[in-house]
Amino acid sequence: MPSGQPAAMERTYIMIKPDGVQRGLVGKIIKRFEQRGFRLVAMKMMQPGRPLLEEHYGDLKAKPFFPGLIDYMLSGPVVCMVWEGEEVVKIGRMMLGATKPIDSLPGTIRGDYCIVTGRNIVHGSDAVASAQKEIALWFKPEELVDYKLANHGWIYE
Ligand code: IDP
Ligand code: MG
Repeated sequence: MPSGQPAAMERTYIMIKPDGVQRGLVGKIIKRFEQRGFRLVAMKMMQPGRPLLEEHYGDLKAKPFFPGLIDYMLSGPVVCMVWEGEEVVKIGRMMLGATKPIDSLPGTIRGDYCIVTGRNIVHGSDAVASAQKEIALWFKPEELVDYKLANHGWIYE
C-alpha cells in the first residue's frame, strides 16, 4: 500500500481476562483504546463457559498449558469488546504488549500491569481473519452498534 493512503477500517476483539477484572484494570484498559482514537463497537461483561473458551483457544488445545489456561479463564467474569479503526488489529496487539510479560515493553498493558504469561490481563486478536472469527464467536450481530464518532474528522485525514 502506498504511504499516505488510508488503510481499511478493521475490527478487533479485545477481552479483559479475569485477572484484569479482579485487579480493577477495566477502566484503565478501556481508556487506552478510547484515547488512541478507536471506536467502541460492542462491549459486555460475562462469565464464559468451558465450551466457548475451548473454542476461542482451540488452536492451543495441544499445548501443555491449555488446561491451566481454561481454568484461569473460567475463574471469573471477563469484559468483551470490539474496537474499530485503521490498523486496529496490529495497533491493538502493540498496545497489549508481548504474550510473555518479560518481553512486554513498559508502556504496554502487559508491560505495565503483569508479571507472568499465565496472568497476562488481556486478550487481543492476532490477525484480521481471527478477529472476524472471534467477534462472531463472542457477539451476536445485533450487539455490534453502528454510529459515527463525533471526533472522527480529528482522528483521520
Ligand atoms: P496471545 O494472548 O498473546 O495471543 P497466545 O500464544 O495466543 O498469546 O496464547 C494465548 C494465551 O495463553 C496467552 O495470552 C496466555 O494467557 C496463555 N499462555 C500462552 N503461553 C503460555 C505459557 O507458556 N504458560 C501459561 N500460559 C500461556
Ligand atoms: Mg493468541
